[in-house]
Amino acid sequence: RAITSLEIGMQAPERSAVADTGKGGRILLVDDRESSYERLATILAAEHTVDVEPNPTEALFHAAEGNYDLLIVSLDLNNFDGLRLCSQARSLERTRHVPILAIAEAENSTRLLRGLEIGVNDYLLRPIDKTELLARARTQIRRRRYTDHLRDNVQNSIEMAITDALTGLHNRRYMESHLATLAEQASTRGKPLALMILDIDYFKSINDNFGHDGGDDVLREFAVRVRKSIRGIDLACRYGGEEFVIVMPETDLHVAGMVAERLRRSIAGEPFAVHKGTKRVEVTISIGLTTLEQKGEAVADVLKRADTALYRAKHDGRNRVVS
Ligand code: GH3
Ligand code: MG
Ligand code: MG
Ligand code: MG
Repeated sequence: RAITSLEIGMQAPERSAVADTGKGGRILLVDDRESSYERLATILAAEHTVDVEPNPTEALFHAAEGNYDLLIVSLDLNNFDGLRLCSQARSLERTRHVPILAIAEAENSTRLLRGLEIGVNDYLLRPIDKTELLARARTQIRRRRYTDHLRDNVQNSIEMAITDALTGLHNRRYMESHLATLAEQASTRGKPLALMILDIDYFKSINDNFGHDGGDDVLREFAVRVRKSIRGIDLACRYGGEEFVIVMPETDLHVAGMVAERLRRSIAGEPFAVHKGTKRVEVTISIGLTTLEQKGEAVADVLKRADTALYRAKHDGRNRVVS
């Protein structure tokens, strides 16, 4: 997925990434002239681990498998086209973020320009100066580590933005944005969609008897049991304090009713361990269940119907499923 500058802008650089020396990288050198690559590899080996591959097709394979920090590609290979390798490396998911340092004879400047258009990050002209080669390699490796670090941060913050920290289930915001899409898909494909709201019974007294930490233990264990009883395509989220929503695509009321009943029994049938297993507490839940009733129905209406069913489950005595 594309990373927008906005997301990157949110991330504060960390000192360690900025202070990186760029040394100790893994470099793949693609060059098929022995006199050339032997010298380059010897220079680079003073600061990095270097692999040499004279064949660009093989090189692409190694680059995709080998977790390199930098590709150094000669554009004046004897028997191959180094530019092609550069462009392939840019288009492959596994290699597109690996920086490329191109090497060429001065008279090959048109190829160098092509290389820069394709996405080569930097270049050096032959004859290659030792200090300059090392400096440029370090710069690229440092940049690579830094952008990797940013990318990880972006991924983490996306993960955090859609996940409930206590239970690891999706949060309400994610569910609400995703539910509309799931309902739309169900409508256009003519498939059923089931939704249930689950609420832990007398949770206040669990908190009263076992403390807030004990209540949190119950919520975590509850999420584990929920995950066990649903499929990969089902969406489970923590909707509020001790309220959860499960959305089940391609599931009709009958099947969803069986899932809800099985889940209800898995909660009531086995006491929950709290305070590191030193205490056990009986837990029950009430479930309000419904399905998408007609094509294009507003998700707010579906949620409202499930909530009404939940209210009836509570009113009728709790520890039950109502649809
Ligand atoms: P009912 O059977 O009617 O659902 O009774 P209840 O006690 O569960 O009622 P209610 O929904 O009013 O109470 C929910 C309680 O959950 C209130 C709140 O203090 C507690 N709670 C909300 N979020 C958390 C949380 O993150 N951790 C803990 N331990 N408690 C929470
Ligand atoms: Mg309540
Ligand atoms: Mg409750
Ligand atoms: Mg509640």
